[in-house]
Amino acid sequence: MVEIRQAACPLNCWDSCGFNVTVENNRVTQVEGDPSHPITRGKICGRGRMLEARTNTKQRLLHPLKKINGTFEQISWEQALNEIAAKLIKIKETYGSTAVLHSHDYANNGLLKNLDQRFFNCYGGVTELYGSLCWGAGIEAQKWDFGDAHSHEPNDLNNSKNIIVWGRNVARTNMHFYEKLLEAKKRGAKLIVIDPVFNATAKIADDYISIKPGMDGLLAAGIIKEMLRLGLEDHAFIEQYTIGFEDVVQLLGSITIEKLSEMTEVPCEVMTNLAHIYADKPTSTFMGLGLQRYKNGGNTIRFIDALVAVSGNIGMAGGGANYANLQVGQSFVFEELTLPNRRQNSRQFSIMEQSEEVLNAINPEIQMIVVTCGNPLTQVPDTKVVEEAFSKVASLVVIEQFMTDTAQLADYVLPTTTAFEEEDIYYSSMYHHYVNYGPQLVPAPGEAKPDLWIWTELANRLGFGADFDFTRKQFLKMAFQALETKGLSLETLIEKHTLELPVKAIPWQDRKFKTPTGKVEFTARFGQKPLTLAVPEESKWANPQLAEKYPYSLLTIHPLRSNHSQNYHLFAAAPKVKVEVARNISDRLGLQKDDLVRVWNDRGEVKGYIAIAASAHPDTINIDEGIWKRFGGSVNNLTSSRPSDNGLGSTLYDCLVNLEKIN
Ligand SMILES: Nc1nc2c(c(=O)[nH]1)N[C@H]1C(S)=C(S)[C@@H](COP(=O)(O)OP(=O)(O)OC[C@H]3O[C@@H](n4cnc5c(=O)[nH]c(N)nc54)[C@H](O)[C@@H]3O)O[C@H]1N2
Ligand SMILES: Nc1nc2c(c(=O)[nH]1)N[C@H]1C(S)=C(S)[C@@H](COP(=O)(O)OP(=O)(O)OC[C@H]3O[C@@H](n4cnc5c(=O)[nH]c(N)nc54)[C@H](O)[C@@H]3O)O[C@H]1N2
Ligand code: SF4
Ligand SMILES: [Mo]
Repeated sequence: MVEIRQAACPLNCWDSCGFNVTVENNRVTQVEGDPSHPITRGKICGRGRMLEARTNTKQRLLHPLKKINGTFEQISWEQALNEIAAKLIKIKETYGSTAVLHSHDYANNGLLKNLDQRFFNCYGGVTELYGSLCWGAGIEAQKWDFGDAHSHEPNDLNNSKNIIVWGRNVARTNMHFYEKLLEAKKRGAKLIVIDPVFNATAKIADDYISIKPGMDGLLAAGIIKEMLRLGLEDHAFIEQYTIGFEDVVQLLGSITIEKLSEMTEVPCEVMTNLAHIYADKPTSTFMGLGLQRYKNGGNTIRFIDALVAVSGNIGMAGGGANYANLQVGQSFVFEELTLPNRRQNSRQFSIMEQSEEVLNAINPEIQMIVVTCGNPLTQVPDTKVVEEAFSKVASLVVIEQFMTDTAQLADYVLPTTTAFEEEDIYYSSMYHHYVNYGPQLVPAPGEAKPDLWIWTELANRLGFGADFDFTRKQFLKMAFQALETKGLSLETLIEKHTLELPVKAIPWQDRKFKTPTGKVEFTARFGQKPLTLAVPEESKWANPQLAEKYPYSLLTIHPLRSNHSQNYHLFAAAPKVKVEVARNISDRLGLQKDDLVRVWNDRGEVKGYIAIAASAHPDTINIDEGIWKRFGGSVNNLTSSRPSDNGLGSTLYDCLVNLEKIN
């Protein structure tokens, strides 16, 4: 029997697409877009389509595995669960529950994936991670400025006269926004892309501005400086709705526009031009996550926020400092799922520095790491240290669909289901504000089990089974409580497959900000750090000696055909590490396409094959992230685990390297 079923993409992505999945004889045979989805309208990307292969491939993990004398042996679920439960009991008795580290990321956007926290809270509270490799610096920055990170709803782009895409690789990472940009351009809106790489979005831009990586805060500073010189700022907005503007003016007085141009490597005229564009309202700004993965990343987002505010583009249709849309996730009641009040003990490690923290932990030392929805061996910075920490720990338990680099190190690998094998709801707090329903479409292969089943079985063995004695629908309903008071129900979502969440379409339209003063805050008066003219840690301005030794800026952006590390092993031809270098580097070193090179710094090295990115900013290199060891190894062998200025973000792109040709 052939059926086409509506479902949803589970991947950690801006777009959160609706799917039409073909199911034949209990097997997923094709994944396509759902034309009835109001935002994603039938179009999906290759990563979504490849979920068919992720589900059906012979590479799936099908049975629990235990490492015995260095090799994996298949064991029964009963044995795996009994042994892990016994260890959890022993660890709690001997060292306390925080001797367990829960290492996770957000590989699956399913709401019920948050039940891992319910498990660890009911167990007594473990060592959890804080911050985010992904967007942490920028989220904190927008909380300081506006009180929260809110974006305009996708269709508000129709109201923009000018659109600035600032460090977002839209054509590759956010395809439905790309479609919207094409529509906006047809309508006559002007599109400007600011990026060190001439990416596929730059190709459709009216203007492309190339910038030295990590210098965007200074570019925003230069544009504000020009606005003030030309009298283009929005006096009324600044007066009524912001606080601390005089601090910004004073800071800008301490540097010349020529110096800003020298540091950003952006000509002064470009700053003047952008000042006019920001004043020609409404101008919308769409920040990506790339530009905040630097030591000065929080400050960068704050300066861009300040520019959007000073030009009066906040709270108006067609404007906005669009970065993330936390309103979307805030629609659900997480406490009902995660039960934070059941935690008796707690400890937090930075997600960036989790490995250093594991190695240095005392009182208690880490006895067990449980990995869910993450592949830290490829995705967490400074791979050498990650490998050391994850190898040293007494017990490593990895819940996975595939034998990843992280799973390879595990003592127990527990096989888990893919999205089409379990029911959940999916949303993303990045772009649109619709939540999608994903039913279970097919049975799980082998002995693969949902994460929730694993938590439930362990909870039964640890004496808090009652906390997991709910169906998936009952859990979903718990998170839906706040929505039900607004007349939105889980039943309607299930019936319609997608539901518009009640969020503000144009944030801050009432000019009531969620900051302590209720205004946009440029100040450092409420515990924030002051705005500064900060530069990346690994740059000639901050560290000339390092820049001499390692002259090139390394970006490690998101791959086209994989969500992070999830798809490389499914490609028809084995992937190769591609080292994309700016033209001045290939010229200087006499490099040709496909030359084998070594890229290195004090943290490690990666080998790969040259591609020439003719229009990339001088001295810039990119190697896409996510590559497994067996295909050449993670770029995170090169990156630093240093946190961003505000402590909550990563500095993955704040990375200097050298490069040489090898044979
Ligand atoms: N195909 C694909 N799509 C994805 C993902 C994926 O893995 N693959 N991952 C998803 C996830 S989890 C995320 S977080 C998003 C990320 O989505 P994006 O924010 O679009 O992705 P990034 O790869 O972080 O980089 C975006 C852009 O920032 C630029 N950039 C880097 N440094 C700077 C800088 O200093 N200044 C400026 N102006 N630009 C800079 C890069 O050149 C790149 O063009 O994508 C999501 N979508
Ligand atoms: N150098 C560099 N490093 C980066 C980035 C970068 O741009 N450059 N980007 C960063 C960003 S933005 C992000 S979001 C992170 C992403 O980091 P991760 O979330 O760790 O990366 P993924 O490869 O998406 O997923 C990790 C694993 O989760 C598994 N998985 C998928 N679904 C499930 C599930 O339902 N249950 C369980 N138990 N496991 C599941 C997958 O099989 C996969 O192996 O990486 C960060 N790391
Ligand atoms: S990965 Fe993103 S763009 Fe691709 S299908 Fe999934 S949600 Fe849509
Ligand atoms: Mo991310």
